Amino acid sequence: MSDKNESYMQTALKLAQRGIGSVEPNPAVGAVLVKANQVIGKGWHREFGGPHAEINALENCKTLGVNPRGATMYVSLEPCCHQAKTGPCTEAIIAAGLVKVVVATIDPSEHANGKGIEQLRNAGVEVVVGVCETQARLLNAPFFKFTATGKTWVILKWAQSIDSKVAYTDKSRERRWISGEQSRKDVHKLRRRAGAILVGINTVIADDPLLTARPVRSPHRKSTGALQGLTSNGARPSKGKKATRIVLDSHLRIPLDCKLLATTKEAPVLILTSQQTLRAHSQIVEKVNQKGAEVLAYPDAPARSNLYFLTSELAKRGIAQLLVEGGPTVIASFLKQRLADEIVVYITPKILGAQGGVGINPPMAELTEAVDLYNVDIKRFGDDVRLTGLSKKALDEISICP
Ligand code: AOF
Ligand code: ZN
Repeated sequence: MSDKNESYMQTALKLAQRGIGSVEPNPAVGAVLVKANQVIGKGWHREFGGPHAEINALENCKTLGVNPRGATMYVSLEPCCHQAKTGPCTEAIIAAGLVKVVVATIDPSEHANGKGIEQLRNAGVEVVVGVCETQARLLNAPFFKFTATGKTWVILKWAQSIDSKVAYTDKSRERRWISGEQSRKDVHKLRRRAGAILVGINTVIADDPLLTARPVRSPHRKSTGALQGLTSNGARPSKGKKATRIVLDSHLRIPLDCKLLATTKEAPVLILTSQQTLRAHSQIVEKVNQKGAEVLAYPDAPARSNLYFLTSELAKRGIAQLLVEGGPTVIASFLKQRLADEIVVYITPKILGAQGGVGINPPMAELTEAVDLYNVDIKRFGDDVRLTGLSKKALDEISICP
């Protein structure tokens, strides 16, 4: 029986994965309905603000013309019992006459946290909790961290050649990127997960990036009003509204004609600078503000670093995932200050040698402690290799032992 439980839950987890990049900052959830050893319905939470996995599985079952009464549901997260953008899943489960619900893990949100399970049990539904729990928590690690600790999940991403260079010295034409097209497409998927995307000022000066997820996906629902609000766990949606683009710029060197400042109507831009610079360069601040960007200043004598100041500010603003895209010094600073949760590295089969510009190794050499990665995944994108992993700190935050 437990093997079967696990196998159906694996299907639910696979379905859940399909929502990654569209549901954030909600969790990605999958559900499978089983009756007499037959799968009679499958569903997943497809997009932020849309129906939950359980509702979609019940709908799927109906479409197939099967009555779910007496069935078991395998769901990768505790069913909700609150009325938010969609109705309580528990009520739909009870009304459909399901006899058993197998849950991978509890939803730690205040509105859930066991309440959904209790409601099902009170209605006479048998509930089993904890099947494939670690996997379910890893799948939605940013959601679990943000919900349990109120802190933003930090992803560090970079692309490097075999000799650890992140760019060509001469970036003309086809040398703008070192990684291949498939890797770059994958980065846009990563951007869709994030509530904020960050670079250092040197990257803005060198590359003039736009930092938006492309191609832009339009929301499927007619009403986008709900997308502007907060989700039930207080986090800001990443779909329907664009991720905030952040520049670390202590001396306000941002070129006023850069693409970021030209597109503040498309997605917010936030520039992090020092109080000292703010006072000394009020005219630049004014010009930047006129272009629609926000300037945020960290304290002159901060108790902790400016990156701590920034990440706690982002958490206060309900941003559940921050994607740091470079350059090397910025990435190393996040690592040095133990702020990294997830690392995503694209390794491209090139040795740039003297044609390589800045490398990731010099700033990394300043790290006093080695960083081990866990839950490692390796995937090919064309000829590039993507290596991802989580830091020990990230595992601690979501209560998982390595
Ligand atoms: C479920 N099934 O598939 C998901 C759940 O704003 P709403 O109505 O979409 O509710 C979002 C909250 O519901 C989210 O913060 C999380 O606690 C839970 N997510 N619950 O029963 C699902 N995605
Ligand atoms: Zn629900």
